[in-house]
Amino acid sequence: SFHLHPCRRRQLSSQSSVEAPESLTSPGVAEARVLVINTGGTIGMTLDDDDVLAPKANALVKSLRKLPILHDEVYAQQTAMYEYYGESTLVLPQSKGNKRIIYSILEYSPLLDSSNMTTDDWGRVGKDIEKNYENFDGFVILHGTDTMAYTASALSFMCEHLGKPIVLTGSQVPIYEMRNDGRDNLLGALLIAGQFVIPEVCLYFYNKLYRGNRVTKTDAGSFNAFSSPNLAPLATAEVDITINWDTVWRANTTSKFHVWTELNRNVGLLRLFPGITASTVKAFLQPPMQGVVLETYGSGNAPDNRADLLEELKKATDAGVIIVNCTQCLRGSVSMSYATGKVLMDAGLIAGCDMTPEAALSKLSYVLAKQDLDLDAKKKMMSENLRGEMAADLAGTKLCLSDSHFIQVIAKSLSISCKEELEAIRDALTPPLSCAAAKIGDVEALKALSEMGSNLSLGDYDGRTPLHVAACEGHLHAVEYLLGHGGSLHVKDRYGATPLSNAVRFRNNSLCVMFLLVSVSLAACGDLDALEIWTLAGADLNKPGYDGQTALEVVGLEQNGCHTHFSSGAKNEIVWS
Ligand code: ASN
Repeated sequence: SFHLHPCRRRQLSSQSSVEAPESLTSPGVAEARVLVINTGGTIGMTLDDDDVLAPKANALVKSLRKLPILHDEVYAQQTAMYEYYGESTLVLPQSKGNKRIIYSILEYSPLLDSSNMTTDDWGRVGKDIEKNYENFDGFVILHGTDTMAYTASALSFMCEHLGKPIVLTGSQVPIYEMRNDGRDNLLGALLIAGQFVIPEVCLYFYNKLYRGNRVTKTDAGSFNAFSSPNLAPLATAEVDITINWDTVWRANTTSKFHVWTELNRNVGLLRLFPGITASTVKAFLQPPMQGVVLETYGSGNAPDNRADLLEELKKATDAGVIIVNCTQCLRGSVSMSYATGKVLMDAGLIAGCDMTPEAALSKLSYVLAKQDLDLDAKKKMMSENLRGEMAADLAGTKLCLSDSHFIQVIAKSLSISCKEELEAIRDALTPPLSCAAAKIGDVEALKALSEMGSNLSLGDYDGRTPLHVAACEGHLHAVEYLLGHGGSLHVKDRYGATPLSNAVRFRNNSLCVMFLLVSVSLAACGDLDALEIWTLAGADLNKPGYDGQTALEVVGLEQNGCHTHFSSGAKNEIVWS
């Protein structure tokens, strides 16, 4: 059943949305939960009998427990944490704003050097995230650095309709050594995954958070191992953790999170070099090859005086092989500015814009596995920006800040002219304006703010977003609009309340609650899904609510056996694979 230990009842009060969170009356502690999936990598390696580094099983949890910056044993004991979350769970010391990040470690066996990772391992990680998605606020994947950029790229495509952060990290030196980068990387990744709703697959390394499908490993001998040449970091962890919200990918869908684990393995990377023979290219493009990333020179160029080579490429694209043109340069994009670039387009190649080869390859794997799509639809998908992996259409005419008459009038009266100050005003004004619009359900005002370039997922001083407000007030259309424009159901305000828990608690408009439920695609839910929704809303399913009924009774499921069926999930236990 769903009893909380008396100690934890207080700590978790902010999650039981059917009652006023205790933290509203007395300052409580807001807890966030992060699932750490340990796949291996240097971070958990030790020297083996041959004096070379290899992963060491069952050692990480024990050693983290002895590190005060990564675990607070007193808090764990006081709150009977192990009883509820199990022995593989740890808790960070209290962070700013009375927050606690509780993290559970799921260790794979065997642990892998990332050179041994395959597409099956990506699928396993994806499935474990999907299984545990509702029970955690964020996910950290411990991974070797060698192929981390490939895994991050692949997961970014596999995770469809992602609404929570997934942060890959690892280290260059094992966490067991005196000087190492593993502790800082793990701590930073946990703080980000537990405190911010960045709905992306990211990679955190050496004080920077990157979009996962934009990185490449560029240094084997430095703590600063990764670069994101074509996209600025999503966040930097200096004195403060600063999130670059304008860059963060915003959810534009309300569909249910799903992990697509089927991947096509008949893909490859081919790097052009002066003098490459047509027979090499021909051999590479033979069946069963279905998708190739051709790494070309500069801005997407290849010899235009090599008919033999171009003919092999053309034969392959005519036969249905998708070939994506990516540059060998670390930075920049492919373009059609040279005759030597145009010949490749004529041979049927698709422009890979500024995608990294890692991103292009895993995107091919993902797209080619969509069996219900025909070849043209797959090609179209390859040339579209699916997860922020390539620069958006530059011809796009998104209204920018300087186009906003409203902000300009304000700026003028304050004698402000430079872009940074304008942006600062916009960011300061966005939460009060959008929350005010949400309060009266003014969708037109929300649209106008969004067109000004305002980020509608920003919260006010209390961390309350326009979606929290619209959900409380029961404004269905505003809720609907905000959910499609960056609003997140999972973001917590200062007191731990989410828009979903608000909608349930202030059920003055049941339609609004209904919409929220539908919006997470549980419209056609079976009984189990209905229960999941209630736990998602933070309900303690055994606790009587405002009307004296327990949550189980409210959803009318107590009679039909779901009670016992669902109990293991709702007890906040991790569903191990
Ligand atoms: N060989 C290691 C790996 O990728 C490298 C590392 O993690 N620093 O697993």
